[in-house]
Amino acid sequence: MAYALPPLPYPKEALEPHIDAQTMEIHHGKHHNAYVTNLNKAVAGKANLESQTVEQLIRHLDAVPADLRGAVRNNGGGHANHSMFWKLMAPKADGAPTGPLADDLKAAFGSFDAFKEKFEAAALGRFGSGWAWLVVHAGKLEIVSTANQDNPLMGKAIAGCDGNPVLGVDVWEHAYYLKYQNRRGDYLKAWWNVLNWAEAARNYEAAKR
Ligand code: MN3
Repeated sequence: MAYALPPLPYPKEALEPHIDAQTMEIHHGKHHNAYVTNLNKAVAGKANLESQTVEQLIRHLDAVPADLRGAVRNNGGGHANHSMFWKLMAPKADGAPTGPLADDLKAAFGSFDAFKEKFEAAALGRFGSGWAWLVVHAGKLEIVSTANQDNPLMGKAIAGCDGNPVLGVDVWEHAYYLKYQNRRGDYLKAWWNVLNWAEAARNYEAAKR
């Protein structure tokens, strides 16, 4: 199999009380696993696709045969997005960024609190299922959102936005419904408590290159 479900980097109950264990178990073990299974099915026997990282695949969807493109977009996006998402959370998270990311968030959005407000608004404003992102685009930090499992790496023509992700939050109901039901805003406020800023800082350094 070309792609594999990465293990959670912490026990499924580690993000309690903000993200409950059952949500983590189903989200990782069922939803993410299904994206991996279906991506493997889509690329099976296509050596030129199987040999690529999932990020390369979704960055170059135009190179995927048209009859597979939808499956690779949805399931490759789902695999890439969730692989990033698990690592962006951690128990005993730091609460706030430090270093260049902290400085550049302040420069781009005015303050850390103003950044959080704008990010939450993007996540709340995404109708239906999708993601909100902090990206580096043309050398600058921007907040964008995508539908379904699209990723800014797919580019403007497909995802409606462009950029290298630093942060992404899953606003599909499966990410929060068991604990928060319809209260997406409460989930988003709780999410800051488990955000792994050290990982975000690593993503930021990579995104700037
Ligand atoms: Mn999800």
